[in-house]
Amino acid sequence: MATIRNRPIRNIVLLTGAGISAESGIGTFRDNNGLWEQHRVEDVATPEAFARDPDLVHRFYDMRRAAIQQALPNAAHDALARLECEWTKRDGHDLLIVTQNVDDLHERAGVQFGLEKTRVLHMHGQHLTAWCTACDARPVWRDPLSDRPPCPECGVSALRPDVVWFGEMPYEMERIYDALRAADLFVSIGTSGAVYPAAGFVRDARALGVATLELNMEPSQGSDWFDEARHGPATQLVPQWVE
Ligand code: BV8
Repeated sequence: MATIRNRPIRNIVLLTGAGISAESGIGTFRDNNGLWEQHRVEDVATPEAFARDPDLVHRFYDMRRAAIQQALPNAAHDALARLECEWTKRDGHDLLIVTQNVDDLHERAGVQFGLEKTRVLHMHGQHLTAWCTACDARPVWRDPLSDRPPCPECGVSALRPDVVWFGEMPYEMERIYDALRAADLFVSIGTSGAVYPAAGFVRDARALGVATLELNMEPSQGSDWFDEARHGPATQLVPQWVE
């Protein structure tokens, strides 16, 4: 029986950020000091930026969608898929992966969408879907949106990236807080702890008496809140922790 602080571990909530996909070749938000084409990411990933300059924002996301389609899962994604398979076989054990990433590398590594519950909650959306602001459809989309294609549902050229921008409400917040309330362990992997509400999960977990572990290349902005923090590349830290 796995234990932490002499308490059996049954329910684990795992938060992942851009750092878990960095070794798959997908740039993180704080790479290049958080700049893209000399724009601060926080200034591009907003509804206001999209209203002001949709071509600029489409270019940003078309570039990232192309990078995702070139990327492959790495040893960290694979280790979490193994963990999810092994862990959820045990009676009364659960693992929930909450990701801030909009890539699909967890799924491509084999993390299953369990019949009764989603094993990966995408709190910031997924690049491989678009969102029609005219009819609210969310078609799977792999081509550039900067070509202003018509929505396959309503025919209006009103598609935007299906991602949660700054100032927009992340998805699945209630399910995430429910999972934290039932958790014995909260693990944060590859995130800088710079963006809320995800950056606050470690404090929520501590307030609930949940044990906390950080696996990251370097101390995050929330490192001091973790019971334990291990620093290094995710492709080394995550398989070591899973094994
Ligand atoms: C909201 C999706 C209201 C789009 C993203 C002042 C104080 C507190 C909060 C705020 C504030 N002012 C504004 C806010 C709110 C704001 C916010 O937090 N702003 C920050 C800048 C202060 N948050 C919001 O607007 C959120 N919405 O608050 O709604 C609300 C909320 C609740 C209830 C009611 C109303 C929405 C935020 C989501 C924005 N969308 N992405 C897209 O993909 O383009 S944000 C984006 O950046 C990510 O999704 C993620 O959330 C965030 C941080 O990214 P990380 O994943 O951490 O990546 P980063 O590059 O920062 O760090 C990578 C880490 O990996 C580093 O530490 C690095 O060392 C490490 N690493 C690198 N390589 C490796 C590695 N680790 C291991 N191995 C490696 N190889």
